[in-house]
Amino acid sequence: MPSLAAAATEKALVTAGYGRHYLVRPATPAEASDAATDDRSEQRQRTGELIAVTRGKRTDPCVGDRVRIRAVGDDQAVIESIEARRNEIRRSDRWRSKLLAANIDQVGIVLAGDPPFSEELLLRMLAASDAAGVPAALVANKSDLVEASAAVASRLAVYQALGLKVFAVAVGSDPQATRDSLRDWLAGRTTLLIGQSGMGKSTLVNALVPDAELRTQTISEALASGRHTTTFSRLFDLPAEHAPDARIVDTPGFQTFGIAHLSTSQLVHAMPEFASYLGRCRFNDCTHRDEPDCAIRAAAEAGEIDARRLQLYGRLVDETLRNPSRPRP
Ligand SMILES: Nc1nc2c(ncn2[C@@H]2O[C@H](COP(=O)(O)OP(=O)(O)O)[C@@H](O)[C@H]2O)c(=O)[nH]1
Ligand SMILES: [Mg+2]
Ligand SMILES: [Zn+2]
Repeated sequence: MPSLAAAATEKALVTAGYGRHYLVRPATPAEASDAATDDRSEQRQRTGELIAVTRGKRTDPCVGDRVRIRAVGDDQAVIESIEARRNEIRRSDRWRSKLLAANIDQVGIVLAGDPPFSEELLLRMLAASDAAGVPAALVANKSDLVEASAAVASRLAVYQALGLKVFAVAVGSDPQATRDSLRDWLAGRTTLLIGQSGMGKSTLVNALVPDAELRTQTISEALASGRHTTTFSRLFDLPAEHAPDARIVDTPGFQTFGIAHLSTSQLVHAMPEFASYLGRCRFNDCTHRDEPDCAIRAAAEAGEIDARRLQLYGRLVDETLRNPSRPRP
């Protein structure tokens, strides 16, 4: 057993966080190959996660963070440093900001016709993904509920026309077909799953990660002393037969998605259908809500832009402009 003093740092990935406690898993052998440590081989033999804590008052790690850890004992570690993040996805209201995950390759927004999905929430999630520079796709679940799905289909067509990838699946009734249709999209990437409660996120995670429920229990016991586990994000590796080199981050369901951290121009950027009309409004600071001679409203009236999305956009702008601490411009 190597002495503590000899234990050098090693690369790891944060897979869950609760308060000031985290779970990390050692990086894959290839990623850790530059970690010249005495107890490297021992560490590598571990397949499971370690409980880790941070020291001092530094930036809080979040799920998806690549960190350097120092082992203390058999299954505990200290997070010594966090690598610079490629991106971070957050939701925030005026008072609180919640980091959902970092270093994500893509976002999967899970929705369904029953319970009815909120298109405003969808716009919010898309805006947050766009602002983070992360592509999003829609996973339209419960296609077995024919009537409810038909009601959603015409709205999904709008998003498909905007260039979004849309998967129609029925995770609950046909998990195998769901895995087949998502495999290529998931392969080689880290996917953040978000969506309002009841859409089928957990069902999807369980279809993709066979031991997800068991592992969630373990996480719960390790980090939260058995308390609610649905309140934090967690990262799972997918078995190779479901998708090679793939990771998925499950997040707690929510009914609101604050976008107080977004600027008005970030909201505009998240509306790709606006792009070719920008600069044609009478006022160059036009917010496209009620100003005269607005090129974007004119385009909506002419049926060139989806009117529902413009209306929802207006609500988000209202909210953004009411936020005194909003980012500018
Ligand atoms: N009809 C139908 N129900 C589903 C499907 N997938 C999930 N559900 C049900 O939808 C409910 C909510 O699912 P859950 O995974 O807990 O949603 P979450 O809140 O997004 O994690 C559960 O009762 C599931 O059994 C599906 O493909 N079809
Ligand atoms: Mg759930
Ligand atoms: Zn305008």
